Amino acid sequence: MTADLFSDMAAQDATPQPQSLCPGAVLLRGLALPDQHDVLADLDRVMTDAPLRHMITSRGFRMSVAMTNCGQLGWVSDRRGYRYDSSDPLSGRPWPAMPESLLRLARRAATAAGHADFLPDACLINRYQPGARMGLHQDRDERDLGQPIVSVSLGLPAVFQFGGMLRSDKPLRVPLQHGDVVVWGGPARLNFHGVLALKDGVHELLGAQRINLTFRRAG
Ligand code: MD6
Ligand code: FE
Repeated sequence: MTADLFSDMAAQDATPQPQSLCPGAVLLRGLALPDQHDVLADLDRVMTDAPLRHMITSRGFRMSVAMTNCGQLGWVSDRRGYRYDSSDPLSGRPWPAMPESLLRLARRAATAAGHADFLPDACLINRYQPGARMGLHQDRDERDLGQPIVSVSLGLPAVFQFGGMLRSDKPLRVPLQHGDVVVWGGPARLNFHGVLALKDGVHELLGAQRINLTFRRAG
């Protein structure tokens, strides 16, 4: 009873207790909530400058998740494969700068997870509408795999699949809600992961979608 009361209080605090998912990955429930209004206003501006789009995989499939980026580098996929690029292929211009509110949130989360020197140069913005999903994959296109990834969930809840180093390792299922942050690095950095198909629903601030931000040190 007392323990439940304290963990509920921690979930609403600006610095929730980190929950370990496995060595190297921590879940910070609700950590983004204090910044949510600034973050959502800044994201609107970013998505006006660099609109969400469905990228094509190297095998020619259209991704169900729509994406854009901000920061010095952006993750892109096309028939040539995956890479980080300093300009938006839709406009030919540099990606929008990373807004202060996003950088502040990413650094606060990394620090809470023990990575006080994290300085992201890329933020990938993923938009899921009902039915959109992300298959199991590894994030291995970043130069320094010693740097963590900070992943922020906004809008509708989703189930994050979190596996091991091998594609065949059976993944854990972690429910993620609006405001939750996962920080992921060290021995978990190359673990396979994905997102199950988004269920129908309407979020009070974001409507029928989930937005995920992943902050990386890519260059
Ligand atoms: C998502 N996230 O949550 C997709 N990758 O929409 C990722 O692919 C991801 O959350 C690396 C580290 C954390 C992540
Ligand atoms: Fe990923």
